[in-house]
Amino acid sequence: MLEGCVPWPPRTAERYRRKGYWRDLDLGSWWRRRAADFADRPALVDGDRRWSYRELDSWVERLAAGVLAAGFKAGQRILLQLPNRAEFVALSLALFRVGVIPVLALPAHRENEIHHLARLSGARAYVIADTHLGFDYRPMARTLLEQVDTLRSVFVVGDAGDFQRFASLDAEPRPIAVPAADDVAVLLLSGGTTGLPKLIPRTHNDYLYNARASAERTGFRGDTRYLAVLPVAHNFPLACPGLLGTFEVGGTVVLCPDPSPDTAFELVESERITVTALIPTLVRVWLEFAPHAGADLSSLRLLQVGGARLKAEVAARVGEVLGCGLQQVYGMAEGLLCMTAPDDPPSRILDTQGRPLAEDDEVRVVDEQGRDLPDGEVGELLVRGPYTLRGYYRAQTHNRRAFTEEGYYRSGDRVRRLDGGYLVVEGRDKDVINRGGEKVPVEDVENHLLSHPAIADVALVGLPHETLGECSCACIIVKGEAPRLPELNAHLSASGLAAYKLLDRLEVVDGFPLTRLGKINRRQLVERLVAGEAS
Ligand code: OOB
Repeated sequence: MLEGCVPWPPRTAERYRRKGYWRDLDLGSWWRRRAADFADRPALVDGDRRWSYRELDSWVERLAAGVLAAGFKAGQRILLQLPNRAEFVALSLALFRVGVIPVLALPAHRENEIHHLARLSGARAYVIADTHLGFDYRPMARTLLEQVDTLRSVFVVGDAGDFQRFASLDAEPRPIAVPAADDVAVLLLSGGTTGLPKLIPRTHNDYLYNARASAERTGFRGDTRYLAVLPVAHNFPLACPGLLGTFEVGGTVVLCPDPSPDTAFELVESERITVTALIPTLVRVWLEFAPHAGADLSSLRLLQVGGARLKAEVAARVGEVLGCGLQQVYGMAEGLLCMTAPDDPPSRILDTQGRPLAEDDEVRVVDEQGRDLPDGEVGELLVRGPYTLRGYYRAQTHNRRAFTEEGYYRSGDRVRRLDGGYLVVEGRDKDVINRGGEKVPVEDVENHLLSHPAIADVALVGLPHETLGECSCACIIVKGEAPRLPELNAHLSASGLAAYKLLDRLEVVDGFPLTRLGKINRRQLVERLVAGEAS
């Protein structure tokens, strides 16, 4: 396995193979089989560009040969930061073929995150679009190339300027050595930890199970037409069941260039979309726009919702307004996936976040001392299983805290288990703000705020918010004149932070409430803010 990763213990791995979770097939060979099985069916739509499985496969083969011709070798990492474009799909499949490992950054990430990811992964290349939603990625690539030693080249979809053109990754197909199925296929980003994103190694074996089992639970079939609305670099639209789950059954993936309801509704109608996945914030927007949009959404059979808690009253309106079924998804890039099934009783679909995919997902709900709690009680969710990581990439010290000695991942989520293994997510212990599904790491933002000359101390907390679920509020103790919100956000932007990490609210305080151990009592701070008394 790639150095810096923690493998499953051999006996556990043996069990996962014996029970058929792991089939010792790499994602590249899997794709080739699917391409052969479904050759003439439509595989991918991006604007007015369309590919059958056969056509997409020829592109993937040429790209894979091009990646090798450019000198990349199995086991090396390439940082990908692409929006929902066909190039993302073709390149990911090509990299799976040759065993070069894509590191999947989100289009919203900026210098702060990108530099960290490039360094941590030791990326050899950086692949971007020229511009997306008004942002030009090329200047960022320029400084990255200057500052990160391992980085050799930048490939650009669109106008490449001095960089290499994405289209230059092209060569006559040739025989390619197949990567080991128990090795790392992709490095996903964690949303769940306090500081800068950690990297999550997902193996060919475990990620294929993830896609296959979630396609089964969700009822994907050959006539599935999946609309990728969320950024495809995220685990949810990529493999839960998402793109990979759609290809597993011979369905069609349609890429949505931006998540606005205008764009998405038009595609639902024109492409006869049957299923898509959203975060709760977008569900609200869809529910608000659908009745006035005039678009024909009747092809939609199922809406998957996950990433943050979906309020029961919003859940209840999905069927009525959009005329489709609902599936709740509680997942994490680290692995574990819980989903309701289309034929579950309505109470389960409306009020729970589903149940784990695998019989061998060992889910424990524990109290603060790590003791198992009975069903119905709220505690922290710990998990290990056939598609849950055993350690973050190159993170030995952090891994000691994030995993128990027996290899359980400490999710930091507070959950309650019901009959039949259904889970309800009640809250969170970790220092992350879940801003409508986008995870804001508290410590990262606080560190950048502390570098502002007028800030003596800071606590970033999440406050309840009508549409986002949670919004971010910085409570600051100032030295001298208090800065204003726009000034602080400009400061954060200038230090290269992704836009979703900017502050929604600012409060100047005289001091922080403390816990008995002398740490900032964030819970109390939130209570005070909600009650309207800051300090
Ligand atoms: C998904 O993955 P990540 O890695 O961005 O974030 C994981 C965290 C979870 O630990 C939990 O705190 C929160 O997001 N979360 C939910 C939730 N789904 C995720 N909290 C409440 N209710 C839910 N339904 O967010 C993700 C990965 C795969 C599929 C779906 C979502």
